[in-house]
Amino acid sequence: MPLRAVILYGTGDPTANTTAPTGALAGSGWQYEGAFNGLGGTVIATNYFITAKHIGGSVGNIFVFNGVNYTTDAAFPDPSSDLQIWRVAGNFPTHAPVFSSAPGSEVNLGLVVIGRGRQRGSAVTVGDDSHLGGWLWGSFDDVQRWGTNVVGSIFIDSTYGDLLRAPFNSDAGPNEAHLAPGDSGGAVFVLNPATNVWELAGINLAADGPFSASQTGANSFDAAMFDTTGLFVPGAVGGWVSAPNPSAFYATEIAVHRGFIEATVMGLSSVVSRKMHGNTAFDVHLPESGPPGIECRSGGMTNNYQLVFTFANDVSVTNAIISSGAGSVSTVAVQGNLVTVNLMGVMNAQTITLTLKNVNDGINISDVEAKMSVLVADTNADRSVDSADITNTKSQSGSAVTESNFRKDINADGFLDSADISLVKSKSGTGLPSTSVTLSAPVGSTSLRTFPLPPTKPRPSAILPRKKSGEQRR
Ligand SMILES: [Ca+2]
Ligand SMILES: [Ca+2]
Ligand SMILES: [Ca+2]
Repeated sequence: MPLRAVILYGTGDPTANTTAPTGALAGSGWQYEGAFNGLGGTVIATNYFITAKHIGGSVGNIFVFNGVNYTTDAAFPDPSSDLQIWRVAGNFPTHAPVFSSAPGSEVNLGLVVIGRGRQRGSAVTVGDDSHLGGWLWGSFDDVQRWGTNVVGSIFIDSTYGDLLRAPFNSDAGPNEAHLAPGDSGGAVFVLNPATNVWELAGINLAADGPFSASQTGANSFDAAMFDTTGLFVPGAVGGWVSAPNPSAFYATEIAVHRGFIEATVMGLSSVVSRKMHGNTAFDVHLPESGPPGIECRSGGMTNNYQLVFTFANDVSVTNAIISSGAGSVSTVAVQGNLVTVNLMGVMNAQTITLTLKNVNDGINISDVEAKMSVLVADTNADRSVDSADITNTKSQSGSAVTESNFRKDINADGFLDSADISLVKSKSGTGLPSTSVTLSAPVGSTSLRTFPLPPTKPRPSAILPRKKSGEQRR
């Protein structure tokens, strides 16, 4: 009998939930899921799918979708998360909508999770009365299975960034799901109340654990635990700490990486904030992954800026909007593979998101966003204007404006002089708002168990050798 993936609270039956969910869960993402080297991947555009970076893979590997083989021809790892996007030769007949509301709004939404990992293994008992607390990770699997859960919180991990955390509860019904190795790369879909559409919200990454009944970590084991009474897990800073109860799985949050996803799918080469310094243009690069780029040059009396998008292919765009932050779009010009957007009223000491609507390159259609933080006179891009910026600006006074010092020409007039020094002094003490967010993170003191996976296709129905304690811990 084939073994099935995703560990369910209600049953160890290997045939459960191995076909598309129905009823209230119909159309909840199963139809967008394929297999990549025996693991999960989700179609997100005409010729792109997304999965987890830590599962590896090589260009030329096959992605199987609806029984059709697609050969990968390019990989796009996200430098700031565990996401990886692959391009394929050929066109998919359908693709998943990406979560379209703000990061953090997934919390408390019901989810459907899809994986290809291990089945439910032997029972684990806990507590003085040896009651059932969960199940060991069972045998490896290569068959797709779904389960449900709820996004309990956003967990911010120092390595993997913002993650959806889904606790494995004993009172949440028979389809309540936990994950195990082999489920990595599979999808989390949520029903977004803003659109009433099931949207891709996460990519499976990790689980709590391993567990030990001893604070020394002796005889540790991996398991899906809905009750961790008396168990310990590795702490984030070493040692063993009381396990979060219940344990949970983690998926990389899609919403915070929309920019990277859209830029990749649409072949965006770069976005810059461009200003003329006299007769010469200089560009502040606005990266699509990681913290937004910081524009430090003054926008003048009406706070004008110009963003230039460069795509690999010629595109069309319906319009551009400021989707967050203070500012407005004055003009949009599309010329071949270049989209130039002029902005006005872009206030200082804030971050804006500019969204190009319905970018179309003839193959894929998607919105594309760019984020720009504006902090006039932050010449060293450290999010505050202080004596370091004043010293910087003074040190270049009288020099010609070049690629290496243009940030000190704060008024962008083509000269580095006393006017820039006066400007930086007048802005001293300003800064960008803190990016640190305080959210409920019940396991903030523990480390994550990233699913250990071979980069090549796992042998179905085989048990991976147990890793030595600590080998997979950070
Ligand atoms: Ca739950
Ligand atoms: Ca600074
Ligand atoms: Ca100047």
